[in-house]
Amino acid sequence: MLTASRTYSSQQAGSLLVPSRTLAGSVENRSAVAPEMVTTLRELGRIISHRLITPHFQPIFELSQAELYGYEALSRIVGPAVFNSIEELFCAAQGSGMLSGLERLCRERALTTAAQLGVNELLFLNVCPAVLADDHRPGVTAKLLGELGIERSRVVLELTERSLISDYDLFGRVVNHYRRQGYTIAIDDLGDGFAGLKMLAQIEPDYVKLARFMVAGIDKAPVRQALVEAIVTFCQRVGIKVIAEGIERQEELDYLTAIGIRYGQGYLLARPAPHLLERMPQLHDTSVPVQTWLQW
Ligand SMILES: [Ca+2]
Repeated sequence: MLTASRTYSSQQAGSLLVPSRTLAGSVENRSAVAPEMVTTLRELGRIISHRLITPHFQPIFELSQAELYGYEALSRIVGPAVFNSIEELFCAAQGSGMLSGLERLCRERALTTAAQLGVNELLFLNVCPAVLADDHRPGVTAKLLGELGIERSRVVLELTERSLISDYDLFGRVVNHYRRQGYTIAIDDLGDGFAGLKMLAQIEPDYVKLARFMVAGIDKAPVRQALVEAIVTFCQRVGIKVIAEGIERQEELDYLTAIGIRYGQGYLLARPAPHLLERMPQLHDTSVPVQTWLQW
């Protein structure tokens, strides 16, 4: 999406992140590669090349009216794999230089399936800032959206901090580039990242998503209540919509709506599914087993 003529290059995109030692680099020294690392890389390559990723969709609701607002696309690995979770898969991809390929695969699967299912609401996609800035394949997502008939204005890019961002000025320009193209921007997992407040101030997103960590048990956590209420006040003042993630108990929902949070998602409302769930269930206080649903 970022053309060569623009001010940011793939090399600059790489400079967004604090460099880390990669598995790919380690492979150059064969004698230093542990057998389990070879297995990990082989399995990672197999999943990407065979496209063994399937999307699930978790509804996001407007809470006061219990109305469907949008869907977040989440990814699952198809079939058995050495990775215990999709997050393990992404960690391996990030360390081996295959993150862009994996993330593009997840995005493509999510968009294609959303079009097949007839999603007409907002579609929230998880995007790593480094991949967002990567211009190796300019316009891939825009081209796919055009082919699928999905308007960019219906796509919300959820920026997840999986790596420490080192150049916020460059990051801000990259985000604004996508915003000018018509995409909407969300800060994901606020309260759970390296520098969520800095990102919030730098890019002035359309949405913030409160991390599950901030929401879990908030009805009984006075310190987090004070923090979340301050975030909500700030967001209301500057026109940012707040979405609470990971709502699992009626008491959490009651508290969040009482302080003015209008949007939410979580097991209490609807679990991720390969099909489209459109209605909030009749709510009741229930203990929902916690599973590791990840933000990719
Ligand atoms: Ca997310």
